[in-house]
Amino acid sequence: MTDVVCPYCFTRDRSSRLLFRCLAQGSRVRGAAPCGAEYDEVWAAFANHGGSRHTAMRGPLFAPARRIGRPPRLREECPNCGVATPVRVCRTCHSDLPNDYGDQPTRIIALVGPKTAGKSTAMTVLLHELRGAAGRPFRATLTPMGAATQSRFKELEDDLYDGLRLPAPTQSAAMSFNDPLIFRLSLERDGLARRGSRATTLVFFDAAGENLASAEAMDRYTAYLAAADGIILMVDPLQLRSVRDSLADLGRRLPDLEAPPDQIAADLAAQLRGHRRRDRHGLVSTPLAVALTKSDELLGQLHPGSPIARAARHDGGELDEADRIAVHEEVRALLAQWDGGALHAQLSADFRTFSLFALSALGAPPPDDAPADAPGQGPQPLRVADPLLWLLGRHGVLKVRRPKSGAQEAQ
Ligand SMILES: Nc1nc2c(ncn2[C@@H]2O[C@H](COP(=O)(O)OP(=O)(O)OP(=O)(O)O)[C@@H](O)[C@H]2O)c(=O)[nH]1
Ligand SMILES: [Zn+2]
Ligand SMILES: [Zn+2]
Repeated sequence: MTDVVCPYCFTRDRSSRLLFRCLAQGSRVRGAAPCGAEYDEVWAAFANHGGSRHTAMRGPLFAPARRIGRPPRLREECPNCGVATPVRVCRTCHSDLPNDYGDQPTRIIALVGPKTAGKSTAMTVLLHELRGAAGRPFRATLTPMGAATQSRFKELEDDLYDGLRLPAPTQSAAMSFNDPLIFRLSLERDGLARRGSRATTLVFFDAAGENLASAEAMDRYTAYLAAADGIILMVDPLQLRSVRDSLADLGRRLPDLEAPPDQIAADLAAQLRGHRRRDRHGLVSTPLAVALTKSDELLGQLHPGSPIARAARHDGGELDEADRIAVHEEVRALLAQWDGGALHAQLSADFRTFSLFALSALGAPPPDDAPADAPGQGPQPLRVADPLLWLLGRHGVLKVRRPKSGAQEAQ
């Protein structure tokens, strides 16, 4: 049985229990009456705020025939008009799911962080890389699911890679929740490619969590956090006072100051605890990857040979756990110098499982004379996929090579 999570309302359900939506295109089979569009009150209340009544006129829903012990069909015939439909629908919010959504388990990965932390840029580069170099060692294929993801991802990718334009500031979460990016991640099994592969649906949101205008938007944001199988918290090192001071001396342009990272981590933990994502010791149970973004800005402050400055290698399609620990320890040591260890202390007090990362989506700062552009050579990322790969490894989606001995398991 496959469990899926609706990427719109985050309700978990058995894929065999998802509803189907008749295409209601006026055709029919064997003398049956054709179906017409009907007003979908549930969907209208959930998603059609301010939309016209016409947009909520949709094909009628029906439950699939029950077939005990057999996998659900990809298409079902509408019991009224007899025409087969592939469109599956969430029982709770009546949102249409991409075709094939129900065929593999869902993992929701939340990307969070304050304004200008680098979320949209890192997400675009991460997805691009996973479709290329970062996915190769794992023989991974990442495919956009559904027309909405396809067109949005293409736009993001074209802008950044062809147009060298950085993503525009993200709208508030209330808006961006309506369009999650949904991908199918398939991994070839060792030498058994033709016998099928393991697949997972990955759902990404790039949400600016602050400035939520309404209580409803806030509810949706925390529901999304609570549904997450893993969270990537992006921390901008340019928010840390001592990093700012040294870069200001070099004449670098700096972003406005936001809330300090330890405060953001504490707020995130409070929201997750509020949704019962806590163990019996009161620690948050959702695995948290904390990633310092824009690591290209830090290269001047690193010692030669720092693991942050070199790319990760995942020989043999296994995640290199020793490398992950080396990065964690390095970031921890840097933070101790920069914020007196406040972020690490807060994370230790709140989260059962977390790991520190450092990444650069662009590989270099945007040009001084064109701050809305990517560097001229295009994105040259460093370690941009590490946080996601670690989370996938924790969920057993990727294989992990443990260090032989000596190195201690970091948090
Ligand atoms: N040096 C450097 N700067 C970066 C990098 N990625 C992003 N930036 C800078 O950070 C700014 C914000 O990046 P975004 O990806 O838009 O950040 P965000 O977190 O999505 O911001 P919101 O959309 O406002 O929530 C960009 O305009 C760049 O100036 C990077 O890899 N290196
Ligand atoms: Zn739903
Ligand atoms: Zn029908």
